[in-house]
Amino acid sequence: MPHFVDPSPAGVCIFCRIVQGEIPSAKVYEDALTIAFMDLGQVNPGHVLVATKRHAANIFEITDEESAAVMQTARKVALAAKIAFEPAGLTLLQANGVEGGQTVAHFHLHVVPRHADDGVSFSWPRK
Ligand code: D5M
Repeated sequence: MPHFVDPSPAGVCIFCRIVQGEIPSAKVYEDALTIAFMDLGQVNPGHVLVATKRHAANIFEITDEESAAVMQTARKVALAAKIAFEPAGLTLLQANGVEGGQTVAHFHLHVVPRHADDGVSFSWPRK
């Protein structure tokens, strides 16, 4: 599967560096398996990324335990966003591989608060 060869393995991966505290992030949550931090390119206020702490490039490389942990963290983030941003809706988005719209090859899930007529549109790969 050449499309799913990891282009930035652990050590040169930007999200690994965030996990290690080597570069700054606006961290909102972490536990043993996951970390959640604000996306640099907020498509809407409260746009958070939930990532595995361990380097895994995509959905094919995470364990069942990590998969469950990421969704549990996403739900915590969603509940907090519901209070903080009073969204009318919420979009979860997860991309795998360049052709799947993934730009950072470390497994992560987008949590995006949504509002009526907020102008946010998603295309894969994102433009
Ligand atoms: O999403 C990758 C996302 O990662 C994209 O929305 C920008 C975000 N990003 C990139 N670098 C950083 C740092 N340093 N902090 C926070 N957010 C970042 P994808 O689904 O792979 O396109």
